[in-house]
Amino acid sequence: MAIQIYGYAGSTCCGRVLLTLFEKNVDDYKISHVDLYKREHKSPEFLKHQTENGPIVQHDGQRVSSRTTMRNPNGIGSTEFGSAFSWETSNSIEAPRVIILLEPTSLGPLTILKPFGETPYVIDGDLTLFESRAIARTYARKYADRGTALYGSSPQEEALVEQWLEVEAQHYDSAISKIVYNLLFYPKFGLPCDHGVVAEQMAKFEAVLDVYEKRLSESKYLAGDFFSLADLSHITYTYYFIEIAHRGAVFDSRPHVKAWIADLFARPTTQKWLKLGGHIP
Ligand SMILES: N[C@@H](CCC(=O)N[C@@H](CS)C(=O)NCC(=O)O)C(=O)O
Repeated sequence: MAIQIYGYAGSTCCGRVLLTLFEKNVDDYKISHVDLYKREHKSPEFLKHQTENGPIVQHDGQRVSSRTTMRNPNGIGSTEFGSAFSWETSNSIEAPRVIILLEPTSLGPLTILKPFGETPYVIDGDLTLFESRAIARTYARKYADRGTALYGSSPQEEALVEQWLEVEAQHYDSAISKIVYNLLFYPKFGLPCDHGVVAEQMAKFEAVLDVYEKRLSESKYLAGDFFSLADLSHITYTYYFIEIAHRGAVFDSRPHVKAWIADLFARPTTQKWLKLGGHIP
């Protein structure tokens, strides 16, 4: 059965999933386009598919959410919720990933952390999965014996791939995604770019790049002298940052990072993604 991918092929997170499948020579997939600019990913229909494994919350008579993790703003901890709450999703871009429960509970007002109506998610047989890095890891492991060895060839290499995947998610993405959102996506949603945030995150990003420059002067790729899932995970946001937001000058004083990026962009799989996403004709 084909892997069903819900998202926009050219987006940064959907791209991460597609690049993984391409590296693994998996072509049994279908993409169901979700139009982010029409906010289709905030529709009850979309949310329903992200949340099918647990107690159900009704909203206007529709099943819209189920088992998830909630955080009490007062820091009491996580819990699960039952079926009795009324709630609303926030379509506000300032808080696009937060859903507030309206009913008072024993824990007070609660914030649901996930799922938040983001793309992509996949349906693969009985499995429904969101979070692009989790999806990428899943297929890198499931298809370990074909295509590119995205976790290297030893437990030590796999450990380093995991480490650099975390660096990407916790440090690199943390800065670059805020810059790209402000410069590119918010204006497309009709919202202002916060130049203060851009400046603040650029400073953080440069500090991250200094770490990368040192690392990449020691090995060709992040986890060693082999291309891995950790490198792959950087490609899509970096493409938007350089080629669409035109912020590539920041790499000029970091030759090892610059060469690494050129290598990543030249991969046939990156070129395939750019064609599929409509970035290049
Ligand atoms: N951590 C999530 C982030 C998902 C995410 O931010 N997806 C973007 C597309 S790349 C999205 O749906 N943005 C629309 C929004 O947040 O409203 C993942 O890696 O899957």
